[in-house]
Amino acid sequence: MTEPTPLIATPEHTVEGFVREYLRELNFAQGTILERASVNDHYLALARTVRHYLMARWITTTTEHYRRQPKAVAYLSAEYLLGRQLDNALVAADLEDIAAEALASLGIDLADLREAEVEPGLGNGGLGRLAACFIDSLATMSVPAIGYGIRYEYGIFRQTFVDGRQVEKPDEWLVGGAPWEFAHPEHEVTVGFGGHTERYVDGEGDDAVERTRWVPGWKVLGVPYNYMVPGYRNGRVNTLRLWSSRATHAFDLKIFNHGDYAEAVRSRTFAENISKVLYPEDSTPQGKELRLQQQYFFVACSLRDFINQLLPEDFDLHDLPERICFQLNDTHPVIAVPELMRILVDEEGFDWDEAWEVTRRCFAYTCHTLLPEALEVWPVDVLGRLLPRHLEIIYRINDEFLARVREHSGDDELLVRRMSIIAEHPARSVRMAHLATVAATKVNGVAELHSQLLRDKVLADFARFWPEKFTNVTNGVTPRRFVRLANPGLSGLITEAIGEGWVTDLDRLRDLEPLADDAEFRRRFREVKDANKHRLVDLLARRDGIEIDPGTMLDVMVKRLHEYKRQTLKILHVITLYDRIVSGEVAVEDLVPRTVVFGAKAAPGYVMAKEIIALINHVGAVVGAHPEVSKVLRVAFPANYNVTVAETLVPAADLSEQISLAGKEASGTGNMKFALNGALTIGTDDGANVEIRQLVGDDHFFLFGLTEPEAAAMQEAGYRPSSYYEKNRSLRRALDLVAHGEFSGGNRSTFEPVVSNLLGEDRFMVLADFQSYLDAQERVEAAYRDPDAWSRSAVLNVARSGFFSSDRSMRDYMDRIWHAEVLPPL
Ligand code: B1N
Repeated sequence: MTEPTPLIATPEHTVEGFVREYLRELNFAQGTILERASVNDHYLALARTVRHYLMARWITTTTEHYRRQPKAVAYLSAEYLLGRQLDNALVAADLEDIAAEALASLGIDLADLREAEVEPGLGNGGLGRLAACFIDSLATMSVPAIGYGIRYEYGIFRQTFVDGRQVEKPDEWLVGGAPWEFAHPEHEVTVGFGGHTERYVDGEGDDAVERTRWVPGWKVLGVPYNYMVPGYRNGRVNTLRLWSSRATHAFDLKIFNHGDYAEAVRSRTFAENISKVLYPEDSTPQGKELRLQQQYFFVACSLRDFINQLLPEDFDLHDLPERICFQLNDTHPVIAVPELMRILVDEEGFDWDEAWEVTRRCFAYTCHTLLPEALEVWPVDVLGRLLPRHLEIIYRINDEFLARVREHSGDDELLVRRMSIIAEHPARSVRMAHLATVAATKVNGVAELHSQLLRDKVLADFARFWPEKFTNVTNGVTPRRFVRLANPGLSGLITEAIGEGWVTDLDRLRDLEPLADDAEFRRRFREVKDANKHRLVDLLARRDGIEIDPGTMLDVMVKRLHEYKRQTLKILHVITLYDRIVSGEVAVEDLVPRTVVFGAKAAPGYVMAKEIIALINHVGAVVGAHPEVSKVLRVAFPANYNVTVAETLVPAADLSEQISLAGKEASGTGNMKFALNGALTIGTDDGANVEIRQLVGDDHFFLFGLTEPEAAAMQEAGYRPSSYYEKNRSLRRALDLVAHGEFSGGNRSTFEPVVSNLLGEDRFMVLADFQSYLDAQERVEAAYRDPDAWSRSAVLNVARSGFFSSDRSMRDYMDRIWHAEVLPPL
């Protein structure tokens, strides 16, 4: 390949250069002039201007990937929770100051335009945000990588509250124009669905072989949309390629030929529905057929695209494992395994064993859960109807796998049944986690404890069968977005103290440790925290009309609403504080004033989660309306928590709530963001909390609750939540207040389901951990009364959390799983 043609004009990296480019965009792309432009015109012009600065890097990077054909990574994920693009691009391209000055010279405030961007919410929570952090790190580390996913027309729903209850609104993130995407209809891919398979004889005479082909019943098109993934000031820009579904052109012909306009349009709607909306379920997939269509759609497009567009024409697919690792982000993309088998066997003429050898070496699988209900299964009748050839292939993979299990186990049929990819009960179905585990070269959990529990429990049979297959890679978060961009105050302070290398080498935060003992540094650290709280005050006032007091301790619990995460435990603590004040047990003067901030979306069909949201809002209203209580306790629950809100909330927090039942949260990543921004954690020994506590030290972490083995043993012995209610006065009073209608205008039935669930089953052992949590909160109060000691702990949290950079996660994946190349920075 020849050198790429240099761009006609990469704009000059100066204020004048920026102004020129900006006005050109405003005039020629937006078709307007400075005096008449709307905020959206300005935002779009700005986005495109910034894009231009990255374009040469992008072209150079992709060209080099093609030319060198390095061992690379393709991250397959149904979700990418990207957050706003403008801020990130400005930071990556080192344009913040230039852009601010350029715009100011035109009388425009950059801050206003940043606010104009609607974030692409193409994910539910941790899993989708993790994918976004990973592609950021890969670009920053100059790893040749591509992200593949779905361009949902509607991302995660917009949450509103009506009478304290969640009401969902569609997320119309594309309506303002989508300046960060590049559509490439000329690279569209055709994907089949349904139909049947047939055997046929290929070739003649001695060469004749029997083969199978899939005759799909219908087809749809996938159109790729490319997004820039800029590395941090390393001259590299990787690609995120998201697929949008379209009807095939055949539908247009049908209209022309038969005049059946209505039918044609109906079919078109079917095709376009595939990428219409993100399923809003975090951890509990509902097994809807459209979801399987989405999964197959995007992986079929991605594999086809990788083979046809990113490999040279004469590439020998036997060498595929030397060229790529497809990383499966949970089981959502695992249908890629039979799809690659189908391509190799049916289309490329590989024999089965050859194809399997290539396929299994190309895939690695990350598991993100421990909850049994979160493990995806597809009924074979659904899968067989939608993807008949893939089901045949899965059956054969299973047959050969089970033959090996029998060989090794001396026909232990119970073991065979447990390990089978096909479950027989309650309905015959495909266990996607088993398929992924059988196919993958490596299977990893996302925190030490989680990986251990995968090996010991969820996938124990497999771990005995293939011990070397299992590994851990603890999650991480990108320091670019979650420190550098979200917390400019702290970033400035850190850079002043230890230089700016930390942004791409987060272990250097260690160099801050001695400063924890420096009173002046701690004072400045507190100043930053204080300024961040004021930023949050402004945001909540503007965005939600919520008033909070920046002089109080900010106690924050933000994450999806799920019973295992135990927002109920937090609200029971709030109720206990309320009760103690109202009953006169404590005087307000004796309490540390707190603002408890919640942020949480519930899956729209998750009834209990929605009840808990209502309870939090109702408790918040009563607490806020009480003249005494509200002096020292407030609850703020801004609706529609998302990445953008997190960027202001996390840097302002004093206390980070990570209170899931031990053994349930695979990792958590919010926990890392808070620690890195100098909040102290109150948490259980769960997920990555374990590693956070080990690193920051017991003295700077508020541990409480049962350990995983204790919780498991208690369940085994027969857990009786009501016994805690009977024994524990505070708990009894708190639950009675809810049951007697204190927070529902006297109505006892409103929150009855929540109370009776806790007293009856309490699957996540809220009541068992209640007293331990109260005790830990007492320790929090005591610690907070000593600002110097508290900020010392906070600084140590920052200094000791460098491990939680997603750059480190990427290094671990590189060393343990991918073995991809690293390109030199440009
Ligand atoms: O993945 C995160 C972890 O930090 C969290 O602990 C974990 O809960 C989260 C089905 C999921 N696990 N499973 C999902 C998301 C969407 C969906 O449709 C499951 N999310 C997690 C990153 O490792």
